[in-house]
Amino acid sequence: MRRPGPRLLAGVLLAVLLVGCARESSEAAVVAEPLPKAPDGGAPEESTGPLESAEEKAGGASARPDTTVRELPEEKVATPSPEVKVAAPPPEEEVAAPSPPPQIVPIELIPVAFGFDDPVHVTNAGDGTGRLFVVEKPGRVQIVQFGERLDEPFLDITDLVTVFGQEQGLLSIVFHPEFTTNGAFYVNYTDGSGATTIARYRAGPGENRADAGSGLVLLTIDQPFQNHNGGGMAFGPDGHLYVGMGDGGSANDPYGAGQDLDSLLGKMLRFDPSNPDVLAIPASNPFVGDPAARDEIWAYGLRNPWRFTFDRETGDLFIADVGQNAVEEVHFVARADLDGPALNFGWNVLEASACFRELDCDRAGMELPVAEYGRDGGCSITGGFVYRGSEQPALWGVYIYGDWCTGRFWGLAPDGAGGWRNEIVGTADIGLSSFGEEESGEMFATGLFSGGLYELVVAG
Ligand SMILES: [Ca+2]
Ligand SMILES: [Ca+2]
Repeated sequence: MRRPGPRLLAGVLLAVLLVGCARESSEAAVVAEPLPKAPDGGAPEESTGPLESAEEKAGGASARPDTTVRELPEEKVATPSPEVKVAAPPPEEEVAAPSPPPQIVPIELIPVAFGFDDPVHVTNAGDGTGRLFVVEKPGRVQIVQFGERLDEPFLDITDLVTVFGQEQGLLSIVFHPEFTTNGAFYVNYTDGSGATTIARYRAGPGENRADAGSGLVLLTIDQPFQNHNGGGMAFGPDGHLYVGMGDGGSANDPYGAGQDLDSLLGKMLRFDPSNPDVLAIPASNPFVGDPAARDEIWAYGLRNPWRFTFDRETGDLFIADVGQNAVEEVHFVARADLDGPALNFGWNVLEASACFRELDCDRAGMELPVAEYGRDGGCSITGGFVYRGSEQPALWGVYIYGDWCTGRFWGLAPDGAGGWRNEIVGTADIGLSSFGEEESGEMFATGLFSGGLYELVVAG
């Protein structure tokens, strides 16, 4: 929550030389060995969503989170800091020195504010005010500024929001890139019929109370079941608005929505909100001109993307997709691939890298996750952010995410050898519902059970 300081790390990183790269590459075990076949999902209305109740979570031995930290094989944990030595002063003309891969260090949570009512999301407005906006599932958005929660909500649309199901409610807020001039922001909630609803609201510059009467519903997508509503929204480096949609719920994707290109469920959608009052379809969307597939679709094969993020430094995309019975996963999309052909993230042919229900399946044309974990790690992934702040230089460049059920956190980062390193970095029993960034890039998390907002820092 402090003001940005000098960014030390880039200089430090340039001044070190890595030794022993060959040894490091052998530590890059991320996407694990082939996983066991998913249990036959015969149970109806299974729910592994991120907002389910403790009772639901505990039901069923196969879904019970393991609360003990698993001892990983030595080469997967306890990554020794790579030996470094300080290089001679860099030459005057900087010749593209390869930047060393980020290290992954333990983190801890520092409480910032409490008393939130089922907080499920936190973000900033990018307007220079330093405000954090905490989304409460029943339908309110609260402001935290200078470490203090304000008395009055920024927005209260509880009368429009349905929360019959554990995964229903007001699920996220995102501010238009030109919020400072057009005052526009978007909310994603389940309406009176349970349908996913995206509405545009407005707020005056710096005002702590949005215009509650300004709501304009831009998109409604029917939901066949109460769970798996997705609910995430983020602006990409292309200026487009990406919207994550779950497969519509129940269990096992009964309607095959993930692979159905005529459905908006189980997808990542992409819109052009140049005019903030319209969710226009970019001409660059992969299925524009294809009458057999919906033009809104940017990518498909998702089960319930519970949070995704664009790395503010690189524009790369990380998507955390909640698994069915066996595996939680993280997908990575490089910035350069955002305008390529539609990506297929696999569901419900694949659950993470494993065939789902079939002994064998055709993975051709499907994206495999860059990290995944089974029930020994948790039961419902909560996607995070790539740390790009200045207060915690040791976290620079690390994608930090966690698990709703176990409260375990991981750090994921390139290993410098074309692969990924994925390591446990902490645990917190808060009901980890979401991560968020403030304007300066410092990283936060919300706890559904604790009603708290926390800042992530290097453990110390
Ligand atoms: Ca089309
Ligand atoms: Ca997948």
